[in-house]
Amino acid sequence: MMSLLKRIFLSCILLVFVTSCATIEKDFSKAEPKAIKEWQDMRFGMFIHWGPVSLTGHEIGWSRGRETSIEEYDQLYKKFNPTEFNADEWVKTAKDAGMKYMVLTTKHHDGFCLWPSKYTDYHIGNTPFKCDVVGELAAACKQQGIQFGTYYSVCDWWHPDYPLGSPRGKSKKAEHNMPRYFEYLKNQTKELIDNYGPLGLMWFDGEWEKPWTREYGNELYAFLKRAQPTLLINNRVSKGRHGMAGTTKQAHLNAGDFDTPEQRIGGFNRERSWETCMTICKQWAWKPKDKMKSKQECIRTLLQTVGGDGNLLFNVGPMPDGRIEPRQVERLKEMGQWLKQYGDTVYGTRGGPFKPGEWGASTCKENKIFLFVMNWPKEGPLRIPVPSMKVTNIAIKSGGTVNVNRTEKAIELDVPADDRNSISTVIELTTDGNALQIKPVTISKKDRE
Ligand code: H79
Repeated sequence: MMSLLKRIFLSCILLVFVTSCATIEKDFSKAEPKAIKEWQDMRFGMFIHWGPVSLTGHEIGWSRGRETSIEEYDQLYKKFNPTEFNADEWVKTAKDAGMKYMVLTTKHHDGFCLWPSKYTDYHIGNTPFKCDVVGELAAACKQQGIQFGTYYSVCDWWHPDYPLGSPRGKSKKAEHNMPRYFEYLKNQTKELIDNYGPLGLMWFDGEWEKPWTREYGNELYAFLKRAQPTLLINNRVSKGRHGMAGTTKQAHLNAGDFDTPEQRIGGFNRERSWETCMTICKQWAWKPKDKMKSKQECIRTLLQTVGGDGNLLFNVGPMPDGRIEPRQVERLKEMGQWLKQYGDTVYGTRGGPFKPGEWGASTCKENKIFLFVMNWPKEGPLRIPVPSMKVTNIAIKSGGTVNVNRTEKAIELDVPADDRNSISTVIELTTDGNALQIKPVTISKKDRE
């Protein structure tokens, strides 16, 4: 029989083990709930991809060593002189679009730094322009009440210590030193927090390359959270990201506060926070005459994203002269005008309870459900399943009339053709409780027919 002392001893060991596991887990997979909520409430942010590459009109993420030779690419910064750059204007453009936060490529895969980092000479301070772009934007954001965050690529094709040199590892460096590169990366990211923080979030990328490991990622996550506990960090800091869908494999092993679908809208998910990143045109970096999304597509993208309980980080690539293209500014303004009218159906809401689909999407907040009807059934009304909570009132927010017919299983909604809005018809349901408690449901084709 085990002596009492022995039992106490063993229990103590077990307790120490369990709590230390919990601490490790906490170190790399927990965001401050308040920070997550504030970020989710914002729902809409601006992504900015910019650097000397804009001089070529090619893509920032994969033109070094492809469209442009490595030698030529690495000299571009000597000609980078965006004299029309105006941080206040960029931030105002974001604000007028109804965006609440901003994420700038401080360093992309090409290794060029948009701030005068003391750990390298390959930075904006050594261009003819000289101005600290990160610093100016961070300050302008603070002044105009926009949250500022940084994109930072963990792969760095320029840095001599990083093993690979171009897309798909086509060029490799003979002499490399990944542990030393990791120190460089930690120094730089800490520098970003120290110089420009507190930051809203840090958005990592390039983690799929071989040299980057889960150990590096989880260590970096813990290191940065110690530097700024309120910081949010995306799932690309570690190795759990599932391709362009951006969900997280083995989230208990891979650090990250939110998922990152790229160039697509994420699936409905209230369990893990997520943010779709998408370009307003085709390219991340500026391309002359790039094909731009229509006003309808832009706004519907936002609504389908928010309806799935995600954020939208919508990207612009400013021109080599420092301006955001005027037609893009106009398009963003149109989004802002829509949001001025309907902002209460987007900000501070959660996705659901009617999951997004062909028909449209929905959001909810307190005792309201907002339906965004984008495609009406070919014939007859839109049928939504009766929710598990009493609906006490139904009103149309986008003007005109809505005809309601309640059956045992469905609420049938119809809006006369002239009153249907080409972007989205917005209908408000009032419930007699918190609509977030309603179990999310799919509006099936069957319901619609
Ligand atoms: O910054 C923007 C792009 O420049 C950058 N990510 C966004 C936010 C980006 N760099 N490369 N790519 C996007 C495309 C890379 C795709 C792939 Fe893969 C890398 C295909 C295979 C490896 C993604 C990661 C899909 C599987 C793993």
